[in-house]
Amino acid sequence: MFFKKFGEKIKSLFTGRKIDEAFFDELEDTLIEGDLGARLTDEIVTELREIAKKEKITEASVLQKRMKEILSGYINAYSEKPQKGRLNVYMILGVNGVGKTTTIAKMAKRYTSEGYKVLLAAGDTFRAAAVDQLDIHAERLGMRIVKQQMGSDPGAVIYDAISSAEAHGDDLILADTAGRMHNKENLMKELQKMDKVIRARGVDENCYKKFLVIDATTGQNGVSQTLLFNQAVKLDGIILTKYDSAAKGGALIQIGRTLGLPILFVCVGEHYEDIKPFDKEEFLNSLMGLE
Ligand SMILES: Nc1nc2c(ncn2[C@@H]2O[C@H](COP(=O)(O)OP(=O)(O)OP(=O)(O)O)[C@@H](O)[C@H]2O)c(=O)[nH]1
Ligand SMILES: [Mg+2]
Repeated sequence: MFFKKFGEKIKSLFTGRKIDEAFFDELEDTLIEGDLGARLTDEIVTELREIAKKEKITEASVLQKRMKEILSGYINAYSEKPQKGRLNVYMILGVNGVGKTTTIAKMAKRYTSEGYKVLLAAGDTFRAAAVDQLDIHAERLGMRIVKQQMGSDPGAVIYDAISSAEAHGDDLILADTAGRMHNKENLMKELQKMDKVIRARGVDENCYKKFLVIDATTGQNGVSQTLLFNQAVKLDGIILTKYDSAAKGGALIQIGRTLGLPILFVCVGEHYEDIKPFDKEEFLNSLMGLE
């Protein structure tokens, strides 16, 4: 799986060896390779050095669990559910190609099976095929969708979607958004406009959430993407995609550490079923080679 290779590296690094300078150097290199970033790597290694010194630990294997404990403090699962009987709006954000539209379809199926009345909103009006793509999913899944022509105002799409959801008594709008526009500033402005419309329509603050989709194969870039989107519209959580094809993903730990954002789902393939709630224990065990 995703972290297997990295986990194996960590495991062999911590197995059957005494703690010395070379060990910490190697650990540092491994963490940087694993996308944990220089600053966080330094923080973790410094803490482990202190623990080893203070507790007179000499075996690296003892530190493996301690490192898991440190990382455990940095990330969390997003465990809130949409509130039934109220209108929830989940805006799904992310740069182009990360898997927003596919993930929306997966989420729609999942939430529907949990008894929610779901409505899709085709808020990516920038790319020619985007509306059609979501439309195809809606048809396959038998979901309702609110859409407009390509090039129309995504703020108007979400406005219509809210009216439609209210009229039908839907519980949850899953709003697709553009991943690319003429430039980054345009995209952020467009997203802020959608955000404003949703607030102006009086959707309860506790029922309105913004999730950023991060592609596990993009490594460190995931951190800068998160900072960028979080600055434009305050994020509530992260969805990780392509966990099936990525080799490493310490970026999630960095995102957790710097922004405290919890993780909602992990996606592991292109089928509707390839989505699961983030499981912190499983994730950390595989990251740390502790399975
Ligand atoms: N292997 C794998 N592929 C995925 C996963 N999620 C999405 N994909 C694929 O990634 C590609 C892009 O997915 P989209 O859902 O179109 O991504 P998007 O973010 O909506 O892209 P834009 O609309 O262009 O911004 C598609 O080929 C998907 O099938 C996943 O979890 N695993
Ligand atoms: Mg899309």
